[in-house]
Amino acid sequence: MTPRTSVFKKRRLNLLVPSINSQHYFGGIHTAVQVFEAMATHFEASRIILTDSPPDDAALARFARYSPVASAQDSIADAQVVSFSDRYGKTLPVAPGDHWLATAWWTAYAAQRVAAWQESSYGAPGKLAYMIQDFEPGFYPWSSQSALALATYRPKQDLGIFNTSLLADYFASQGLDYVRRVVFEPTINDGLRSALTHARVSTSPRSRRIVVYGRPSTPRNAFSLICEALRIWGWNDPRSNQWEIVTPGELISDLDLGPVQLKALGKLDIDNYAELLRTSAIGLSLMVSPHPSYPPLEMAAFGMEVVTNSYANKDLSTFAPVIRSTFDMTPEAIAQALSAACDAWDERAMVPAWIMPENHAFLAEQAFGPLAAAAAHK
Ligand code: TRH
Repeated sequence: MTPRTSVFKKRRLNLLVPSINSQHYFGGIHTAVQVFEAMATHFEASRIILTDSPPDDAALARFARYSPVASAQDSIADAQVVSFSDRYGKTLPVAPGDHWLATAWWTAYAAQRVAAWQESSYGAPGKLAYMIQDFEPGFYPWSSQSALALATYRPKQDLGIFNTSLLADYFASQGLDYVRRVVFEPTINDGLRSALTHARVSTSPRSRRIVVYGRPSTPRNAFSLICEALRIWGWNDPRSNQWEIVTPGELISDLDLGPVQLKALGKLDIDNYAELLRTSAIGLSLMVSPHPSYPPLEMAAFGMEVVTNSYANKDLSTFAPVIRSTFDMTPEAIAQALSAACDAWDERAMVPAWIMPENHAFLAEQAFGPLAAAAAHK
């Protein structure tokens, strides 16, 4: 990202994110935008810079309060969105008052260099906050990318804003102890919160349906492991033919796994995702990372039996009794946990509805409560 001098006078917060298009708008980008908008209230101006995908019309409509600005322009608009994915031969106007909120590691890589450029051009380095939502070197095999991702962690220089204390603790265990650090815990997505407020999730009728968070293009969500676990469960559990298995996320065509079929739902809008969680019995969502990821917590908040995995210091079973978290990340262990979730569901189905906790807040708190403890500051 090549900067050029700018005459912009105000103190401005810049968010660097890969995309705001709905197909990329899962938990990570949504949370980054929320944090950015909360921080931006303390600045005179704000700018969103998109590093990977140009915004489509629907995204621009959702972000209508930001004026779309070409990078060639040195606009004075107080709220701007700049598409900078097609940046060959282009530069970005950067003023002394530009502050940076980096998200994915390659956005931090760019922001760190622009902040250093501000020092050589204006006499003082730009200030940089790095919103850390995962241990991103772990997204790659040992490689240039993993090395560069690791090099963006500068615990003595940048402010680290950590999504979850689990992740912050993991960083500290890797010797990445940020001197200036803020930790926040996830809260439930607004769309899901309103669905929880309007539905009585504890007593809502549910189908014998397993909801699988399926993202074949996101290795940390371990899609192959899920498929193998479902095959083993399908062969070994005599009840498997009584269950429907559906997968919201990325898959767009159904998958024949042999003993069981996986029905592809693609990416659902938040209302349909909520409805699916409210009316299904079991959720299966893996995340090979110390970050909890949102879906297992959301499934628990919606009263489902949940199967997920542990990783390093992460064990979500301590957050809610409905969550089964396997330390052993093998298809056999996950298949076994799925059978245990079916057992729990069968037992639950025998209990009269009036005995179940009436209040959705109870379930939501079971899932999110311990995580939602006061944000720790250091
Ligand atoms: O952005 P994500 O892919 O995940 C990121 C990273 O995993 C990162 O490591 C993690 O730390 C960060 O999130 C917080 O998002 P995630 O958590 O997988 O996204 C789930 C959200 O997506 C969930 O809150 C609801 C929404 N969703 C839909 O809107 N429709 C759907 O069909 C599905 C399956 C989810």
